[in-house]
Amino acid sequence: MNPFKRTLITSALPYANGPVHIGHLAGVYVPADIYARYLRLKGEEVLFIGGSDEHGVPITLKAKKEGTTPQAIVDKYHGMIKDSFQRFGISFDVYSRTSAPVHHETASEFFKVLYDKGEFIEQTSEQFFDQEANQFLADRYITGTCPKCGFEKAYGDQCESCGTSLNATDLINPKSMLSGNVPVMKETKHWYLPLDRYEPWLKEWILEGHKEWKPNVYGQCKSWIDGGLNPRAVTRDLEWGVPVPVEGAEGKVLYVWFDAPIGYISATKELTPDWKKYWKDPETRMLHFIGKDNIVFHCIIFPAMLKAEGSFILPDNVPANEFLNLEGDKISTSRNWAVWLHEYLEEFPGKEDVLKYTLTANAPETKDNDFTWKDFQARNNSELVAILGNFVNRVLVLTNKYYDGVVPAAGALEARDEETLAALLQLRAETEKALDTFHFHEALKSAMEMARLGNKYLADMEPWKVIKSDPERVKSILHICLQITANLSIVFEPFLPYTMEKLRGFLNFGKMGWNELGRRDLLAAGHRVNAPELLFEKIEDEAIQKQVDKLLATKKANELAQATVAPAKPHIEYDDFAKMDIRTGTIIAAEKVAKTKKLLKLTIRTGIDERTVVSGIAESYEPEQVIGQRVSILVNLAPKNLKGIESQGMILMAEDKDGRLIFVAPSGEIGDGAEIR
Ligand code: B3M
Ligand code: ZN
Repeated sequence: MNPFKRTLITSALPYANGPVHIGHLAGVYVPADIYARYLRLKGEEVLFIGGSDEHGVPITLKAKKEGTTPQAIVDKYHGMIKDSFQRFGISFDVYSRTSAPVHHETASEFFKVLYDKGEFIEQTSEQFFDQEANQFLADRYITGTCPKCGFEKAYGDQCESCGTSLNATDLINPKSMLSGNVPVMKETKHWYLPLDRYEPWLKEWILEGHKEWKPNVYGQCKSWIDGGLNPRAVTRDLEWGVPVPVEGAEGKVLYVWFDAPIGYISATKELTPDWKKYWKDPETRMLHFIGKDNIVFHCIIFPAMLKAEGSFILPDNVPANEFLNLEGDKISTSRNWAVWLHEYLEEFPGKEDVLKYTLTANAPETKDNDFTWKDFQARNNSELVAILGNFVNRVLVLTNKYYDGVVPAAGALEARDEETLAALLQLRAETEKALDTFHFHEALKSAMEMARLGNKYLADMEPWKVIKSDPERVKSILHICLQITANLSIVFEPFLPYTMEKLRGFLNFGKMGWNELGRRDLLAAGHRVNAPELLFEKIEDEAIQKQVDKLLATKKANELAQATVAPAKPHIEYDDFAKMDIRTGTIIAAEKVAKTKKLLKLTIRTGIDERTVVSGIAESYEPEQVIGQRVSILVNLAPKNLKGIESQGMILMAEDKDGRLIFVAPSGEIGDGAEIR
């Protein structure tokens, strides 16, 4: 059926500007890992490639924010990401990085080949330039309104709201991310990949040739191709990146989306001298696992690059996922709205598989999906513990209790036994079909059906009752249950690898290939199993509440940070300002104004006199708190009668994000009556 000899699985290279979160895992790494493990279990030749994307503006922006170098940033996050993937059990064959020398060479050479073949258009044009920062503004150095969907925070290379890939000059109301200024235009030379030339080929290759791609992927490709493709700059005026390897390109680097996918090739080179067999042999099947925001780059731009180069294979499929939300809100690194993998690993040690299970059961395969901690708990407690764990436990406990841990021989089988055993093969077929078509959620469901099948069989057969009347029959029942358990250790291996290793330990059973799945004789009569421990532990409410509280605290912090600043008022002349007579002063007495909530009657020493001011600060301060407080007072405001008291002036207050009023007072040693101007 499958005409290929081997499979090359690539997974999107995460930007090394922050840690990995559950959105990355659900969209890319968990499904890619399941697929890689599945193929390995089938005995197929497979390579699973990963690595960090260490170029691009997100990295330099982060370095600037943290007051350090881009290299320091990528070293920090590459190390962190690599380590957490490894602990979580993402089974990359290689996890590389695009700052590696092998990558710089590979990307550089790739560009040279296209350059020498005349595949680029060289063009001088006006680009956005920040005069204050003395820098061109490419990609994420610039934001503005998306011309397609109106999203106000689109980047210079892509709108994250509608996914459209943009040129910086497409943005409406562009603004520099460096200074906040409106940029000016300045001439610069760049190299462009003329995507328009590839339109007819892309139509044929994708729209005609890959109708089997997931509807979300095919649909996005179609809309881009139908919308018409334009030449796209593949170089940038930046310092951080792979230098453009041609004369007259000083101070320019390759566009990050030009070099990053070449990172898959570099990583393969780093792994094996035999890398060409994975990249140049048409009998290799290449798959790109990515999130939906990367579709255009993997389905259109990178294939056009590969096609232009001419000696590489193209992806056979791009099973891109939609996005995972968290507790009803979009995951966001800048808002810290995420469950970070490294934190999860610390807080839920030994529960790597539980997260894999939840993210797969809830995979955003055809639409955006939501992760909630309540759902995580429920998946663990009522599925992993109550179905899979419970079945395995009961079978092993009974085997130890009745037969001292030795697998009993089965007697003559009854119809229900035959049906149950036959269902194993049926479930294998269903799981396989789902895995082969990248329906991981569906595949996991079929695997879970096998555990349900066992549970139901055991509950219906009631060996604990039958043991009194017909002990021989119980041998058959447990024999069958043990075969189901052994089958579970195979079917769940791609999804729950740590747990299945544990289960094989309980069964005293070696790792079996996928092709043994469905067999009814995996455990021979006379084989000794071990005394079981629990396969999964229940997750208590407190552990979940702790996570929910953590997110609530984040939400609160974000609300405070986001409280909007009022826009600036129109200009005034200096004379308008000079009319105000503002002085330093001190509050010497204060009392509440009867029958009001907001007002305090203050006596203020202004240096000129002592006067009464009625001020609306009573919701922020008790009278005794403000006595002795230094203030700034507008002394020439026309007197006004408030609640029967004449107020002679106004003190200056600022309102914080919680609505609390704060005194605007002289900060240093200064007497009353000094003019503020
Ligand atoms: N680093 C974008 C991302 O993390 C990018 C992927 C590169 S894959 C070659 O969404
Ligand atoms: Zn948009």
